[in-house]
Amino acid sequence: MWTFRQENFNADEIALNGNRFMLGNGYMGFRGTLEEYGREHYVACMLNGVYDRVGDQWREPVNAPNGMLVQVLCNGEMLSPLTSKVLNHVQELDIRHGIHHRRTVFEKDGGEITVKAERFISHDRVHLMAMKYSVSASVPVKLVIRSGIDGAVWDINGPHLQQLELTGEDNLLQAKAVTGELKHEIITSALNGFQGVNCGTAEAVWMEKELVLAAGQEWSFCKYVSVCTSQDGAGASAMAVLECQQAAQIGYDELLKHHAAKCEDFWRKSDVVISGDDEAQFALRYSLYHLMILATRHSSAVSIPARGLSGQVYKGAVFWDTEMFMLPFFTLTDPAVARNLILFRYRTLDGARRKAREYGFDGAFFAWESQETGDDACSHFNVPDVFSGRPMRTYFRDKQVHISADVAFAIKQYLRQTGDVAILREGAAEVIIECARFFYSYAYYKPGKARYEVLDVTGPDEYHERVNNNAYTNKMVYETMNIALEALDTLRLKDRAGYDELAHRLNFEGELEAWRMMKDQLYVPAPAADTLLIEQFDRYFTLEDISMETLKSRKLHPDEYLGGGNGLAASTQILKQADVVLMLNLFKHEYGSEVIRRNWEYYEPRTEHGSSLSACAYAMTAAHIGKPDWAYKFFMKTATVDMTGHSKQFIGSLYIGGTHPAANGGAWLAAIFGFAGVSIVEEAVIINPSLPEKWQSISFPLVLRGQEYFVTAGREKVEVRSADGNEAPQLFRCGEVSVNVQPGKTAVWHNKTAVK
Ligand code: IFM
Repeated sequence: MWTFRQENFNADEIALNGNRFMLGNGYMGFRGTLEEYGREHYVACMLNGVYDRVGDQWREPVNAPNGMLVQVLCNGEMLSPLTSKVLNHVQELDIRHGIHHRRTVFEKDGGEITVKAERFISHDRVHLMAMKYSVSASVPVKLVIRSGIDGAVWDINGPHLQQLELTGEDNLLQAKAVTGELKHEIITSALNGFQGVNCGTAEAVWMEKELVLAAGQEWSFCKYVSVCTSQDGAGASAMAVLECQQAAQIGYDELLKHHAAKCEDFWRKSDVVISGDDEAQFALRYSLYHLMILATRHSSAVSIPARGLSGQVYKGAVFWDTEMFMLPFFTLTDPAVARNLILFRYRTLDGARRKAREYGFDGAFFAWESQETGDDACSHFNVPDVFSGRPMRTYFRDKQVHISADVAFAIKQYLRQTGDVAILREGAAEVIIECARFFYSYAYYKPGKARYEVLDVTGPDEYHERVNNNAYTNKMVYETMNIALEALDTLRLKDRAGYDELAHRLNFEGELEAWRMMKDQLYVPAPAADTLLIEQFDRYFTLEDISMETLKSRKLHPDEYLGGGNGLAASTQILKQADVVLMLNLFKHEYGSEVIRRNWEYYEPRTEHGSSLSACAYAMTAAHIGKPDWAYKFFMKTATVDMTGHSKQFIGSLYIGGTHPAANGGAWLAAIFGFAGVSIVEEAVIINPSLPEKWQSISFPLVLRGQEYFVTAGREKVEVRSADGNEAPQLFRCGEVSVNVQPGKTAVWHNKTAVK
């Protein structure tokens, strides 16, 4: 099943459906709204990496003028499910090919008028969207069709589009605007496949055509829309026009064919087949669809914001979500995208350096909320209090130092899994060095304890701010120092000239010994000898130990913020999201299953899962310790979040709705690293399936160091096929049995014993 479908119209779900039915191609995203909608219905064509600020409000991404506007008027009344009588309404998303469909039957003057629209954002031509629109009637009717560009766009902290110029010449329309702060030119051009009269207002331009339809007659047209900005280079306006003209020449069906072929390519590289559980199958594919529409194939100047391209929530910013929850999917299915995501951190390194300086540290302190320059978009007062309306002082920006470690960790995983050493010279080594420098300047040496500590931080559990020795953070800092030393060794060995150039430019060689010493003496909270529990941070266990129910019963407002200085959770052991368990998941081979189990059982009941990043960590660790039944509900939670819309919509009075690409990535992680039990260690790929009751098997492709594999992990049987074109053998291990799988060959394990 490849279709997400909704029947019947529900006006309360306009915002949610905008997320559910998203289209996108990494360059832009278009919300799943209906063609006749306007700004008040959250129509948005969000541009990736184009930001603007109005006054002293938060900077946020810019929405382009809406080129998909089409309206049908009957007797002067615009047909819309919001105001007209609807006999039947279906909205559908073909997740395999990224195509949005809607079909609405309106009742009008005793007859039926049916509107159908199909649209896609091309994965073949990044600036292009196309639509096929048709209208038919069961009785003779006179209609007016309007098709144009709406310059009135949804903004949270706008308006961003200034100096709006609207033009129309024959069937080619254009809306051109300049953003207030950075003076980006934003252009939407639209070419209608019909002749009509050009009309407009100060905010919109459209073509109008009168239609007389006989009973049973259908009329249709195609529309080609192109969006370009001055960030794409000089002549954006001409570029947008040309794109529409070329698209019209090529024609809708042909464009669709090329777009669909790119989507097929995505699925060939990344589809996961679950046998025995249709619900999980669809949820996982739906999650992968959301990653497909966000993949930044076209550029390393942009990354993937925490709410994808579904809106300006969270300032359209890039968080650690990308590295820790999405990157592994791309690295192991489409490494070129992963490479772009890593290079984005290099391109924004100067912003991270500025942030480190701002706080008095060396190196690079990566932003909690990064926009295009790498400077931190997060404000000091990031959550408005629901009671007083006052913005509260939060320390997301100042204290989540783990982001620099997450970036370094992600690069290490990418290197290990791709073997792409060249990226070190292209910027990755510089990023890693600056992260190590940052932590060296951040850590404290405690002479009395003869160790380094990492003090005054906020870990993944944001409810406890400004804590000391957060286990996740300390472990990740340790890893960063290690990664830096290792990466420089690798560069020295494999690319001496590259190493020398970097050593000369960054002058780090005199610091290496100090980094090594810090690493060796860094305090990383360990499991207690008796309980095996790892304390989340110093004195966490002394906090009030209450149940989730008790915490909830203390709430005075459903959206009150639980963290920060006065939040209800701050003085208790209730945590927002996986923290120790996330750390255990990343380093599961260093900690035995018993340590993971004990910590899972301790922390899970105390975890609110108030972030969509939480569930997948619990799913992966549970599967790893042989508890797939515990894992399943967390897997389903992460995989269905954007279908159900069951996620927090507010923190304090701040709206945080939208799509959740980290959870989408988390669904893949839980399926592959959790249930299929894949882990990639230095010498081998381990496959240790731990399947939920209903699942017979899970099959998926993986690309590792440029070679393609296809894995099927079942209850009794595991099969690994190495593609014909592969060049070298690769060691796979299932149970205790390792097999060096040769190119073009298949290895099979029965009950963890190799038979071929
Ligand atoms: O990055 C996350 C964070 O961990 C929890 N709050 C939401 C952010 C964006 O998804």
